[in-house]
Amino acid sequence: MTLNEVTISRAILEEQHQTFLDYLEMDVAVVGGGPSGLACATLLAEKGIKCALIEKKLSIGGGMWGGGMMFPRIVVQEEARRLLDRFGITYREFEPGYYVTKSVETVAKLTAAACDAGVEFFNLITVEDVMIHGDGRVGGLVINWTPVDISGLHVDPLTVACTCTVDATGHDAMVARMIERKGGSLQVKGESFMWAERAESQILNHTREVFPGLFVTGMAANAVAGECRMGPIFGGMLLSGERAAELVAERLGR
Ligand code: 48F
Repeated sequence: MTLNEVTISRAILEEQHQTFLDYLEMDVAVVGGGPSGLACATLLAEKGIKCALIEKKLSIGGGMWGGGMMFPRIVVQEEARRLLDRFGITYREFEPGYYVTKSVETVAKLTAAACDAGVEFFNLITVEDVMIHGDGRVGGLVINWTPVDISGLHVDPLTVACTCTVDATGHDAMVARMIERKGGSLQVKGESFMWAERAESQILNHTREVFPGLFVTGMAANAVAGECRMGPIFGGMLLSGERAAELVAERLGR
């Protein structure tokens, strides 16, 4: 067989072009590919919900790669151990109730689960705004290539429509902040100081629909609520992603 470079180019362009067209309208857009976004998107897609994960960086995984201070290990507490098992992530019990995982394995297994569930990934794309029409709901996202965003080139974005949006953008709660900045009735209080026990125990209360059509999960949920941060313990992120998926599925009647 002789390889043809143009065929390779055509394969990439046609495949992704078709996928992009197909996802101009979808059930759920999850913004951010950290632990909460990955868990949420996977559990939604497993229900047959058409779900895309939009990630501004080249790689999926968010804050997991670096573990704690670049030691690539993550701690998960007892309450979330069942999710490690569910996603096939191996762990070691350090002390009763504290489970240590390898961050690279955790990213890989969560990402693989998302792929298997049918989540469509759009990486290197930054969400820069939301679309809101007369019904007052977030009905879509305004997106552009991350390199365009970084370079400050004057290139107009495109828009995708989604019935529900999940802000899983971490500490900055970027989607919620966009709505706040433009005068939507939503206040992002910003994350509070480090207090792992409080932050982890409250995160499920903060995982909710904060604006019509917009749900928050993971650190974004705590940031909107002015709740504490927790550092490199990740159980709350997975549990929050799971809760967000339940709430969104309920909203979609699925
Ligand atoms: O920060 P991140 O991992 O969010 P998370 O799921 O988990 C937080 C933990 O990693 C850790 C912690 C608790 O253990 O404190 O920090 O809440 O992942 C957020 C992802 O969102 C992407 C960003 O690149 C990252 O991968 N992101 C942020 N803004 C945008 C975005 C945007 N405007 N468009 C697309 N992706």
